[in-house]
Amino acid sequence: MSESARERRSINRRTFIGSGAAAVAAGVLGVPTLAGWRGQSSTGTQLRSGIRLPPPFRRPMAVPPVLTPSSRTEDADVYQMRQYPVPLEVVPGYRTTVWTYGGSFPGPTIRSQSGRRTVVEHTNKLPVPTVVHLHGGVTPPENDGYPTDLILPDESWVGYGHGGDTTVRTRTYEYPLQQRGATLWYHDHRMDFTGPAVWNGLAGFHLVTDAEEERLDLPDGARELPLALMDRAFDAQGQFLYPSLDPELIDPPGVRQPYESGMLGDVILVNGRAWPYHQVDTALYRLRFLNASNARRYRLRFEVGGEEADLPITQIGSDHGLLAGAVRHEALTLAPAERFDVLVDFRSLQPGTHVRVVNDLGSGTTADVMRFDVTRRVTDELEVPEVLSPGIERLHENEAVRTRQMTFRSQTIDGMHGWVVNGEPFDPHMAHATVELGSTEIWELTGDFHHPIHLHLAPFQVLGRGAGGPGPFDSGWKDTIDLRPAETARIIVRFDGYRGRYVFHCHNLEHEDMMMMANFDVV
Ligand SMILES: [Cu+2]
Repeated sequence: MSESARERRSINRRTFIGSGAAAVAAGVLGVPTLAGWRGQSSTGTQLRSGIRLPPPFRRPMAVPPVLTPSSRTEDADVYQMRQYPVPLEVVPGYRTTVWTYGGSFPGPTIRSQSGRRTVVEHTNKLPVPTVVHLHGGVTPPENDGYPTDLILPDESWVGYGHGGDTTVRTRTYEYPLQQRGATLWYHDHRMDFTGPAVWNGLAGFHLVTDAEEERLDLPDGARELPLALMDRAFDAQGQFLYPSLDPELIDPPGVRQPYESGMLGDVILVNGRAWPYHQVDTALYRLRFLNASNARRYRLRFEVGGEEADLPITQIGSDHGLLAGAVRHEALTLAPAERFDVLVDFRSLQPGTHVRVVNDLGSGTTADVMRFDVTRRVTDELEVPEVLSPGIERLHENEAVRTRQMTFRSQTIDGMHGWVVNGEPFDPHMAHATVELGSTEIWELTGDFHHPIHLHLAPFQVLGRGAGGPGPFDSGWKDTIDLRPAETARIIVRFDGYRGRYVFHCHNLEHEDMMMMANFDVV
């Protein structure tokens, strides 16, 4: 590493924007691009790969391995996870260096029981600092992966720390998981550089189960599939292509024009492989979708082809677990970081049938996602349950002690493109809201473009969008809402769990890195 790079490592980039509001130059930017805008697509710009893209459906899909605990105590499962680069065949014929959790991409799946503590000791063997956040976890602040609580790769790096929480090489995260069963995921959350870290591979599933879910007779084993969707672009050598301003990921943060509105790739990966196929029986399947893309939104359909209608999608769960009852969809729209737990029934199909999962919001190569090949006739008598979690709590507006407005917009910051919350770029030392532990609030979220807004710690319910009620994909307990251009959405949040400082932010990772993040303090 060069001397200047080493020096730059000690720069706290807050000097770059100064502190808080004083540094915000007035003025709104030119209009960011809305790539492939077809009514409702994605906010971002697509980068074209330098390799010749393979035809779709040539390789089988992989399911991330389930991680085995290194030890179990009476009340906890303990895991070891090493973060290191590995060459993997993401696109056929190329070895892409992927930043992995435990050597796999996505990272290995952790399976936990609700209410049983999970402890994960992470070791950083990557060239940059990292932070691990359990997305959807109801986690004490010191274990939540605050963006400045770094795991440094070696002593020569200088960290910022949230209460002096920066460590070198190894950090242990403890998750109480006093929460409902749900499809959670873990990913990198380093301040200013989450986008490139996740793009390089740092994401994995963390599935939490509970007694209520276990009582339902849902498909399991090989018929329960976690499916992580990511789009990527590749350079001519088959390496991940990401337009960081600083390729060393030290300073400054952010991406080159015209990608500052969001990075979109031209290759769609499912569980780390380009356009895979997966062989299925004539049976009912549980598909646990995660949109782990930096900025891309999807509208998925299960196309049978010929004269036949698409397969219906039965939604059973959202970000934070089971819905009260099953909800039918013709198509599934997912914003970055959202999860949808669905049942798809292949029982009416003949072996030999191919079911293409298509993306209506894509075009060309990004219109294809994966293919299910029906290969084996079996008898499967599982019923699609209509009642799932009848006792699920519904929050009511009259429980809210106050209403806050939060706006998410583009803005020029020191002559650079940026994204802000209520006019302010992210500042670890300033809170946008101080909320009381156990209280309920209504937040009105307004955005200029697509902004998938995520709150740490506190799941919420969607009260409505604009003058209307919740949208078709807003059911249940959520931690991320697909906020659309020029829209105001009302959410009701219960701040249960723990006291301390947490972030909320846009989960378009380029927006997040370019400062669309803010704190709330639970007191
Ligand atoms: Cu955003």
